[in-house]
Amino acid sequence: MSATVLLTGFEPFDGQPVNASWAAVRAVAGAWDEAAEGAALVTALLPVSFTRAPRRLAELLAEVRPALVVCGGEAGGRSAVGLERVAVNVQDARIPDEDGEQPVDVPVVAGGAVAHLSSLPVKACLAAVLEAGVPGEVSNTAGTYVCNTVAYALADQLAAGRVPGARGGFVHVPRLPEQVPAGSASLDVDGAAAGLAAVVRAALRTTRDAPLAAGTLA
Ligand code: PCA
Repeated sequence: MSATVLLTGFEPFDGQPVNASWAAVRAVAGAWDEAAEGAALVTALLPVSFTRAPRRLAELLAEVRPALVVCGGEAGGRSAVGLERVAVNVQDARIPDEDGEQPVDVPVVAGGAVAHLSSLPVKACLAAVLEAGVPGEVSNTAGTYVCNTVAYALADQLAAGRVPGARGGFVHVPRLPEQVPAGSASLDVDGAAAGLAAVVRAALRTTRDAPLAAGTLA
């Protein structure tokens, strides 16, 4: 039996009609050939909700028992696919979520670790994104909104051994060109999908991350 990959995207939020992450996840799934890739792909749509998104993710981990989890979200203002290196144990919402909740300085997991590093091989994934001709970067913050909450909840569940041996992490994609003013940072759906697919493939084949410098000074 081949490994199963769980790939998630988010519903639209902040008054936007679409979420680039879900558009990209759907495109990856549409082109996925399980036999050729050597892994089954299960996709899921997460609500932009501080309460419901981590709950849904926990259900999915229990149901799907994936070997690899890649959660995608949209990051306005970015122009590259971002491998999130770290998730922090805080929720600080600039705008209410889709349930009208706006937590300020509340932990994702009460009493949990301050932060969790991604268990994706982020450097190998970055190299694969760039090789696919897609702009990519290692990001050192997933923000403090619902994406960071999902990134933290995922890492916390995996660190607790909910799915033994599973690895995973969070990837932000830019907004779609049609969702931003002309000339603003964006990436089309084909680029975002190629980036996400490259991340999944690189993570499946990499057990030890590549020693590639991709840090920042500030
Ligand atoms: N982006 C938001 C939440 C959902 C999404 O796609 C974020 O970065 O937190």
